[in-house]
Amino acid sequence: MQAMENNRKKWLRGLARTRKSTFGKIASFLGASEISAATWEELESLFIQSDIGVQTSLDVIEQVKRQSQQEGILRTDELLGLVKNELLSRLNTPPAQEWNEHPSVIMIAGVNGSGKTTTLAKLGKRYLEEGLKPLFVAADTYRAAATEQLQIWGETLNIPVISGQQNGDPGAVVFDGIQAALARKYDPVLIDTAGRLHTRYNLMEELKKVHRVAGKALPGAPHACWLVMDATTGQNALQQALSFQKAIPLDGIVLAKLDSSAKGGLVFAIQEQLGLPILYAGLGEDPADLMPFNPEEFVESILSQDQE
Ligand SMILES: Nc1nc2c(ncn2[C@@H]2O[C@H](COP(=O)(O)OP(=O)(O)O)[C@@H](O)[C@H]2O)c(=O)[nH]1
Ligand SMILES: [Mg+2]
Repeated sequence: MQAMENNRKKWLRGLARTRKSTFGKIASFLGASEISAATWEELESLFIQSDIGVQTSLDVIEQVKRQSQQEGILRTDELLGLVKNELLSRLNTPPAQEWNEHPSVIMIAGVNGSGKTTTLAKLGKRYLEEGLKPLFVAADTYRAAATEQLQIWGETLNIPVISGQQNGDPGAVVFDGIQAALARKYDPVLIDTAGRLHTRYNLMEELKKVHRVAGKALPGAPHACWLVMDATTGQNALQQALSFQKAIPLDGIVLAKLDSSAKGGLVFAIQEQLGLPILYAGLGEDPADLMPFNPEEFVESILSQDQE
């Protein structure tokens, strides 16, 4: 019970910006008045501003309108429940994660600054708390600061880090990392990758190579590839995600910085345009600020009128 309340608070607090800038306006607009033609126009414009995408906005309103007519609803405050249900119906609960392979190898990709390394720290903390023995692999060898940052997290969390030389072959680091995990029974293995390279290299080719090398070190690896997306970059992040999706077989999204973003509507666009589940949401910079994605908490939080 206590845990549930804490989770709700984290979601509410984490989505304060999105709530204040867009969805909250929808909730307060749907106060107590009678439905008129202007209601639908205003709703439409509020939805479009929320970054869920124009088509989705129009579809949501169409459905809400149809249902309200069927149910004979006359007042706007009764629409809020319909809006919530309609939004909820567009979000999937992420599949439960089953780790059948040991060690499980998880490759984390995403553009520079999206939140990859922080996400590794957050996942590492979670796995430790579940009683697992995670290992970090620093395969972003192009920036010295990237490896250092992961090493600092490793020290803080007491999770070992396998790293290589600066500008060294990231494939070699991944190979060593998986070997070390096999030898010393670390599980899961979390691979941090580069988000930008020197211009003479091609990032997507590099990621494909890292993926291939993991499979050579351990057949079947990586068992999951997750893309970290920065929620503050909005529609741009969708385009980037499509290029990653072409290079490596993505299994899911970690949506970082949802707390710094006013663009929570991106959640709907990700599901619709990428067809990938959102596995986790980053709701802050601390290792404890990673929440398994929960559609109910998300929808409640963006439309809540609680002043948390
Ligand atoms: N507010 C907030 N900041 C985040 C979150 N995730 C990452 N950051 C910050 O975003 C910046 C870039 O993160 P980093 O993990 O280094 O990104 P990387 O380049 O993809 O590895 C850092 O300052 C992080 O503290 C999040 O969920 N919320
Ligand atoms: Mg990094």
